Amino acid sequence: MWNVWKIWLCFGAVLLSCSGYTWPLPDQLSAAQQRELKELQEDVETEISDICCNNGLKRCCVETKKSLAERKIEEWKELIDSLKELKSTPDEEKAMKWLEEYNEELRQRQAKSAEANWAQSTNITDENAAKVVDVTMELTKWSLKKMEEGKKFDTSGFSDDVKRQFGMITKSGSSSDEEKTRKVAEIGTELEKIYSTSTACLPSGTCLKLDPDLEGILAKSRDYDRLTWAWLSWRDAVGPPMKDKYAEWVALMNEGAQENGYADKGVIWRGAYEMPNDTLEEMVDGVWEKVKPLYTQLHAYVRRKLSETYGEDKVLTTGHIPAHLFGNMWAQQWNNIYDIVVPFPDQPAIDVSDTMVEQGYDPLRMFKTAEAFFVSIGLRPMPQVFWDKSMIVRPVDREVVCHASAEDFYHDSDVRIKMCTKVNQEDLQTIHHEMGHVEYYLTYEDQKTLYRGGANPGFHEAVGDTIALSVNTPGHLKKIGLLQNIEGNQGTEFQINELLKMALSKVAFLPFGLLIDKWRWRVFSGDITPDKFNTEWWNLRMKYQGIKPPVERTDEDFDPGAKYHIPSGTPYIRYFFSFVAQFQFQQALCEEAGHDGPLHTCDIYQSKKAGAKLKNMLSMGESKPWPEAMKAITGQDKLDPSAILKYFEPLEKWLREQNKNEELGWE
Ligand code: KAF
Ligand code: ZN
Repeated sequence: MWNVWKIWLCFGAVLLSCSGYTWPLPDQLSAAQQRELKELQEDVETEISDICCNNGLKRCCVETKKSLAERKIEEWKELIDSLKELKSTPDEEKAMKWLEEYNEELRQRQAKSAEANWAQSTNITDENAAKVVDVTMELTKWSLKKMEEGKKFDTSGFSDDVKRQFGMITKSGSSSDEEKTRKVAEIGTELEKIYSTSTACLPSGTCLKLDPDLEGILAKSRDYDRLTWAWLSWRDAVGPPMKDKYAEWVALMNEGAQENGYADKGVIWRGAYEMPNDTLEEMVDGVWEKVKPLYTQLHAYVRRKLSETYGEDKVLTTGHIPAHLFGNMWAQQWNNIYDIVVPFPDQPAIDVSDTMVEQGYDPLRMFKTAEAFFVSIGLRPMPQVFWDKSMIVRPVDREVVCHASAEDFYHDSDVRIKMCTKVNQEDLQTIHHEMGHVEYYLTYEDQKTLYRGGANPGFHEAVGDTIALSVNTPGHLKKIGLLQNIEGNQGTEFQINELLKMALSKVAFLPFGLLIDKWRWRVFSGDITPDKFNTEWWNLRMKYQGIKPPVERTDEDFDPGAKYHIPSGTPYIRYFFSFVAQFQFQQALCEEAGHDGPLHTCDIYQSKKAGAKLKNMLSMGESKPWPEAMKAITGQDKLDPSAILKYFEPLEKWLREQNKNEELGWE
């Protein structure tokens, strides 16, 4: 059989490896024949893409693939004849038909659910919240009903693909008790409302919102007491009203999980990564151990600088650092204190926020700038509906969820972003992040509804960030006119500045990205009980990030609630995965683009080859376990910190030298 394929592999091998064209499936094939044919097609595609990539051949275009496939359709007839022996059982025929209907109905229901969520998050009202709850109930009830139907199929003899779909359908974490399911949805909308509408009021009576007011203070103020006020007021505003509801929410979610045979909700969350025997935590712990030495160096260096800025009485040069001095409400990324920690202040500036303002950038122009990059590597422009329906600034006349998101509406390329954009470099980065989600949506839109997702949630988070690694290089910022006073190749001092700025975003984030779900996994498992929510939260913050609360905290407080993903119930380990994987992706794409020089100077702008490689992976959606998607783009099938370590190698060396007299760490 393979011989038949080999022949025409020789014909058109390198021409075929592009995504965006679906093989024509001849009619009147039995399910088993279709399956066999599909598997062969996939083998050929993999083979071809290997050849194409290894030889650095460029001519991968959808049209060529299409015309070739059409010419070859005659040969397929032979092939199909040879498949005649294979008869699929009536059972499998039935199952495939059932799946087809399932996928279509799921698509329609997800479309409806997306609309309800959008209405609420862009206009928070009780009425819109009630609609979200109703739609969630409908979707849950339907999914549970279909799960029971699905379980009746004996899938043991079916193809891997059919099994995969049934596997997805027959997993649920929802309770069949409608009241419980309703309560879960209701608490979810209440918590999100508290987060999105709370304010901190000054004695004068003026009340400040998180975005942009309190976040702005954390980013810009260098007044210790003012920072303490903003940090504390936000936590006092949201934490206590959330605490009991959150505990009830956890208990209800666990009941749903347990009803379905899982130990707790954390098992279900981790299940998204399809790790054998629930080994996700082990895997991420292993990765963390490898990047921790780099984080420790950064921590010691920043601690010294903060101590010099705020005084030894405020920041000791040993131990934990107060959490409110990092330029960020959660101390999750430290890029806003670049001015405090800049290694070589006399080198040309690399932050472009001021220039963006001077050049009259507005949110729309920022979005167009991001779009242009994606298009330059051969990904899709944003469709008209995106520009018509997205929300890119905070509206003045209503309450909204300002935390950025990207939404797929499951029909006619209806995709949107919701964001309260401010004109600065950080938000330019966030736009790329969100647009990465949108490009993923657009690239897998022809997949079955069940497969319209990331290879795992971390992949979805990594797409736009990978692109932003190129965008934020001084080389690229110069190309688009945002950096002017730099000439060609810069010296070591400039490079150290550049790498340190990036490390403040990427390396500083890692322990934060890890600990959020370490806390939640233990909350779900019952290891952390409500009376210890806050204490254990701070134990993790101290242990992993090496930071401490600026004022004493108690278990009456609920500081986890001050971070969006806790009240919104969004899993967080995806970002840890992403922050490691995006460097693997970048390394692979830069190689594809023919970049030479250190990884941190790579800009894949206009590289159609790099774009094709990325697109090929994105087009797989969730159809295969993530290691296969990882392999398609990087050639390896693991989450591997060596790329991020390589990227920062020159900085780590420099930091070690700077810190040689420091007492590293904080235990
Ligand atoms: C990432 C990158 C840079 C900085 C920081 C991060 C981590 C994280 C944070 O703490 O800010 N970033 C975000 O939360 C960005 C928002 C989002 O794009 O990840 C958004 C979060 C969200 C919002 C509403 C419901 C669920 C999740 N995620 C998406 O819009 C999304 C998620 C999966 C698939 C497609 C879109
Ligand atoms: Zn995201």
